[in-house]
Amino acid sequence: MSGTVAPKLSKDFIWGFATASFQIEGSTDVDGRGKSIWDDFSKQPGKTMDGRDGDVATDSYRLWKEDIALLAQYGVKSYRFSVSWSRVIPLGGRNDPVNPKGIQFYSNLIDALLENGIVPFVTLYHWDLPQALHDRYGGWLNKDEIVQDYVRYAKVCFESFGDRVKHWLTMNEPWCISILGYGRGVFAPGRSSDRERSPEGNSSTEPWIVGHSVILAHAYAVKLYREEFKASQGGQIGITLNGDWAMPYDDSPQNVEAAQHALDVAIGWFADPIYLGHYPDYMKQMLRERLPEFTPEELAVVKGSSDFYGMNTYTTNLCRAGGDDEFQGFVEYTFIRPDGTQLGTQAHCAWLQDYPQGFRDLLNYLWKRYKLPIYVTENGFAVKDENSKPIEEALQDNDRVNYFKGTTSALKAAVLEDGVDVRAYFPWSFVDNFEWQACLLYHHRIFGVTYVDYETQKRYPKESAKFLVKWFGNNIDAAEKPSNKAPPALPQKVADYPSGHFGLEGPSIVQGLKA
Ligand code: PNW
Repeated sequence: MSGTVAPKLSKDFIWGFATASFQIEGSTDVDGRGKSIWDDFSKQPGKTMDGRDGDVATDSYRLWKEDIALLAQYGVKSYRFSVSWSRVIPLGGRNDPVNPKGIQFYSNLIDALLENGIVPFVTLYHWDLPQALHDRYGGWLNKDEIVQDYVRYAKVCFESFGDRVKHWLTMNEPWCISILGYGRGVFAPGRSSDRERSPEGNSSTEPWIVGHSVILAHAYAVKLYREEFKASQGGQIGITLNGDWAMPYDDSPQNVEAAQHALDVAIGWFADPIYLGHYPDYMKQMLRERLPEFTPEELAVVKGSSDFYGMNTYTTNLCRAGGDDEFQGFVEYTFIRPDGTQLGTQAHCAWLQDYPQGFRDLLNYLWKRYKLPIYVTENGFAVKDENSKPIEEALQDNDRVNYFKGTTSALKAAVLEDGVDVRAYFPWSFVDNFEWQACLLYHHRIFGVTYVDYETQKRYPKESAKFLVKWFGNNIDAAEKPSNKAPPALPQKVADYPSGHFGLEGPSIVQGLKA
């Protein structure tokens, strides 16, 4: 070996795993939690493929200590989780009572993370709107009400947790909230113009109204944080947007333009107002009077309302002008190149193929356009048919390992070769969990780096978890403190795990990890 030291990510680089409240917590009717819009939606026949709901999920409301122990074994620096609004304020509204047990749950979780040296990275809203607000005034459709109620909810969280939480995400993926919830009608509350899908809804107007409300609720919560909390608490706050790289199908001018249109609708719809102070021209042209306008006072609050760029990304689409899908900006997506080859490895979800160069290109695009540090808050892969595989096979998640090999090296190249300021990376997800309807068919074991046996709730690290633990162990500069500590060894085979219910009796799986 030569004496040169391979460059690494900075010692301050944050990495960890991500989850969301409704996807992991379960215990939906305990300790005073109010219903969220996902509670009943996921129980309606036909909404989720095999009728699973969030009643148990990964039981993390009860098993949170074991979850933290596993995160500590993985050696993560941070954990991204979301707070359930209806646990904290069961009816959701600004004059509704706060639930002390809800506060206590997240407070304990945050304390335990910090005791384990894990930085809490907290999402305030990951789609689980209190049902009472939807019933009371239409939830996100009612800007004047929802903005005030969301800001009060955020305030309760800043007051209760902000002494310890220094990384806040206001909203997860507003495009999904708006389009999937109020346009396509496949996510709660399931509204759509398609009367076979939903008795109510207007797909041509509601998604744009909802998106506008989400931007304003985010922006007013950030204003509050900056004015009343930032000086004393010293945290950062921003939004996280979904968005996949858009590559022209070929170099014809209309397809080059189509790729930009795809980015304008998927990302620019939210990022342009928040970082640049206006909706994209293409959105204005496409929607005309259907796109709500900001008042000058609102715009002043919206522009500059995120301290960083929060990026959730999964894939790359080849883009061709045309088609009738307004939600994609009248752009057709494909994974098949003009020469007939596939872009990458197909995931279980139709919308996902593995293409690491697209990840690097997207990082470069966002850095040049919005000029703020980037936190990658989600990135992951659903292995084909993983759900029906026996555990031994599911743990050998080679396609997911390859996916993360690709994105981690693209990440490193973007930072060290291209000079993009990326500060965090959170693979989705820490554990197999309740997976909405993202594949337009419900699957309950799909994105996790940790296998969950739903009978016993035992957790088993997959190969991808081991790969990521090792990769970040090797590719982040060691901080002064926990010097050169080798990442913990992980068991090699299912048989190596101790028996007994994970964490509740007998030796825990976490002890097994120490073996
Ligand atoms: C994200 N799409 O959702 C969410 O933030 C997670 O809660 C979810 O589990 C994860 O990705 C995997 O699906 C998405 O249709 C849902 O392109 C749908 C899409 C993308 C992301």
